[in-house]
Amino acid sequence: MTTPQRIIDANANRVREAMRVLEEAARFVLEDESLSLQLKQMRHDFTAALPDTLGLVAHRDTPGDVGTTLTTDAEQSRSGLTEVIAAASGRLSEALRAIEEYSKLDELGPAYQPLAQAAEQVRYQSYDVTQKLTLALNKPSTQWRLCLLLTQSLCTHHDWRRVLQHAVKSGADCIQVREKDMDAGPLLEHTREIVALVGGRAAVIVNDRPDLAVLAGADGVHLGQTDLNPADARKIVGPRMLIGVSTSSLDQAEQAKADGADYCGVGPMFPTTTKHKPDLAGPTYLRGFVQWDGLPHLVIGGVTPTNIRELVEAGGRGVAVSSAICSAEDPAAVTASLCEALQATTANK
Ligand code: TZP
Ligand code: MG
Repeated sequence: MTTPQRIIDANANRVREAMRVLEEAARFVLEDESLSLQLKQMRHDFTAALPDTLGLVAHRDTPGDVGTTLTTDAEQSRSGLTEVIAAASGRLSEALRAIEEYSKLDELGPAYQPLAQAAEQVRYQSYDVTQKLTLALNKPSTQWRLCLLLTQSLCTHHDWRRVLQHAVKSGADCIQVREKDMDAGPLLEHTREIVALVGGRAAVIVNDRPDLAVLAGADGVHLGQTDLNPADARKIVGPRMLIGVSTSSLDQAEQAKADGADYCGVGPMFPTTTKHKPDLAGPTYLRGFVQWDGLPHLVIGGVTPTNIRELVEAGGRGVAVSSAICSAEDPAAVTASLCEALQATTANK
C-alpha cells in the first residue's frame, strides 16, 4: 500500500514551495533579515525531518496524478502581494496538516512519528511567520513629511494645544510626544489627550516609553540608542505598532533595521539646544542614509525653514522638528513653510 507515502511526498513538495514563496517576500519585498532567517530555518528544519531513508520519492507518480490538471479560477490570479502571501500560507498549513495526519497512520509504523511531530511544530511556526508577513506588508507608510516633537516647556508663545492644532492643520503628519521630565502617570494622561486632539489626522508616537504608547492607543514609540532595544520594545508594543530609532551612523541604521525598526531618526543635522548632542552627523550622514535607503527617515536636529533646503537637496524626504515650531510666534506658518520645502522633494521623486 503506497498511498500515504505518495500523499506525504506530494505535500512535502507543497510545503517547501509555499515556504519559498513566503521567504522571497520576506527577503526581497520586506528586506527583513530576521523574518527571512526564520523562514529559512523552518525550511531547513522541515527538510531535516524528511530523511531520505523514508524513500518517499520512490512513491511519486506525477504523470498518474489525476489532480495536476484540476484548477479553479481563484488559483489563476492574485490581486496583490497580500493575496500571494495568503495563498502560500494557506497551502503551507494545509500541506503540513496533511503530512501530520497521514504520518500518524499505523500502517506506516514508528519511522513516521517524528515526521508527524515535526510537521505539527512547523505548522505552529507557520502561523506566526505568516501573521508577521501579512502585518508587515500591510503596515502604513512611515515616510512622514513633518513630525512635530511636541514638548510643553518649549511652547513659549502659545499653549501647547494650540501649537499642536496649528501644526496638524498646517501639514504635520506625525506628532511625537516628547516630555523628558514627566512621570508615567501624567505622561499617560498627556499622551491620551494628544491622541484625542489629533483624532487620527496624524500619527502619534511616544518618545522613550513603549508601555505608555500601548496604554494611550498611540501609533508607535521612538527609541534612542540607549533606550530599550527595538526587538525588546516590539515584545511590548506587538507587531502592528511602529518603532522608530534615533541613528547617527549607517551602522546604527542597519542595526535598527535588523532589530525590527520601522523608521530611523537621522541626525543631528545642525547644532541645537533642544538636546545635548556634541557630535553632528550632518547632511553627509543623510546623503549616506538616502543612498542606503533601507528604512523611511526623519531628519532631525536644528531643522528650520532656513536650512531645510540643504536637507532636501541631500535627499531628505521627512523632518522631525521641535523648537522651530514649538517656540515659534506663528507655528502654523513655520509648519507650512517646512512642508512646502518638502513638498518639492516628494513631487520630484
Ligand atoms: N535628537 C537629535 S537632535 C534632537 C533630538 C531629539 C532635537 C531636535 O529638536 P530641534 O529643536 O528641532 O533641534
Ligand atoms: Mg529616548
